[in-house]
Amino acid sequence: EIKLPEHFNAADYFVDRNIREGRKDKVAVVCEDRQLTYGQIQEGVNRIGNGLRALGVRMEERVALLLLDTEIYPQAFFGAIKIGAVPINLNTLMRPKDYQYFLNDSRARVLVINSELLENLTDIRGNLKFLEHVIVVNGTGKTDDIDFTSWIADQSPLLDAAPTTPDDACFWLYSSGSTGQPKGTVHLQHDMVFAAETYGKQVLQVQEDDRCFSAAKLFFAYGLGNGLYFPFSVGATAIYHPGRPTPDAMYDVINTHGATIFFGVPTLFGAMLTNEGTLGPVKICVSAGEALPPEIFKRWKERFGVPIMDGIGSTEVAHIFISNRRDAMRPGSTGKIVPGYEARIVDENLADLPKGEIGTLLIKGDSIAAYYWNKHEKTKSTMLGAWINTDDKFFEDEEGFFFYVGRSNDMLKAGGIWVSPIEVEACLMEHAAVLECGVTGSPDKDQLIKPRAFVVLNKGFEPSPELEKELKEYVKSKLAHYKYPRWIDFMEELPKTATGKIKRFMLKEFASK
Ligand code: 3SK
Repeated sequence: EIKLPEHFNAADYFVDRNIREGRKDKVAVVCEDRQLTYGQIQEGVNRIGNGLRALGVRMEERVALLLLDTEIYPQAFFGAIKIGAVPINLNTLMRPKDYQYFLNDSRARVLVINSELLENLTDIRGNLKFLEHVIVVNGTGKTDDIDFTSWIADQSPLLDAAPTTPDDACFWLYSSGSTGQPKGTVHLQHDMVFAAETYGKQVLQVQEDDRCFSAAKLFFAYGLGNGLYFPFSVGATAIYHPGRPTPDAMYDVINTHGATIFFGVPTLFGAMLTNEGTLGPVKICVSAGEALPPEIFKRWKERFGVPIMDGIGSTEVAHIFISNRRDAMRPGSTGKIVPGYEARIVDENLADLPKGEIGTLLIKGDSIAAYYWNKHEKTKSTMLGAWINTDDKFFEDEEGFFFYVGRSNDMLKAGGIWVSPIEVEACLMEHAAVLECGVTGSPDKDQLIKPRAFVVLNKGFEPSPELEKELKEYVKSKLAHYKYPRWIDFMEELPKTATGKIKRFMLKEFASK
């Protein structure tokens, strides 16, 4: 159990504590050709906190952040938290109508935005019911907008943390499901501490001399831990890249800034494997977002001599709760429960299932969001007391390794037997012709659901009936017969979310036609 004082503020814990512990001159953030020490970050946090207060922002009020990954991010995030306000890290890849929804749903009074993203506001400004101030970073906005640089220059560099408690609201992230509107996921002041003390220190084992670089941006729950509160929890250095996470950019940033821990997602690791590049001083890579195909794990290890530690987390739990370990990695398994968290695998009546049986994963741990903003019914069906329903299907083996078999609603029943699309995908990926694939269910002439594969071919391979047959035979030779895809659709590319996950609902739509 992690004991926090009656008055606790996460900005004090993750920023000011570094100064108290003698790291004022230690480099906290590196971005392009700029670097800021913990002392400089603290000063920026204080100026922003004072500036927000001067605009009338009070404890518990929301401050939306639509920011690229630069040194401004930690300052704005912790600046809001330090005065007890609640930052909302918005996804920079969304559309204007999404921002209209986020800003109205959250009732944020202030938005801090990079000038590069201002265009998103052009058509929606008149529809924003609660937004009062727009603060523009790195450029100018409309006449009424506030210029970030001159705004903070006028503020005091000194600020005492607001008297928040460990259970006050701290930050929100919007989480989107396969259906319904995105949900404002309300995290409390103690949540980042719990994730940092458990996964961050005990599994990732981030150290003060580490240099953490996350391809996943800070507006994602995954990126926020990787690139901000894990390094800041031990006084390490975070490396930021405001641009797109292309394979070339990743190799460049890693080498230019000497990353020691690199965080990515399976699609990116796969793409980096098809490009030239080296990993410089990287000692370990981390993967989450979707299950890491064993083939990518193997090829990565062979090429770079560095392992990819796979795990799974969620926006609601804040970060990773099941993971492989530095000294125990099992390709194909998501790993074991992270110390501090508990897992149950249950049937549809929430009754515990024996080891080896596939069921829904419930997680318990003190970084779980308190609730979804203004979504009471969804809160009740997801947050089950101390437990959260992840809606993921898993089984656990006798040794405590967990195996991901898909989202609750992605699983297929072929011939009355559960088939994991993930397993069939991993098998197809082992074939030399296959670059990427997604598997879903499709009705046959009897309206019985059978696996169907959407396949992107590697360079040098062309779609043909012969290749289709070969791929089917290949799966049949490796897996139980009923699992082989009855149809193979060759595609130029797969439909993907901003985070690189396959949009399975779109594959399902294609498969139903
Ligand atoms: O997608 C994941 O596995 C993940 C990991 C850490 C934090 C958040 C998420 C969604």
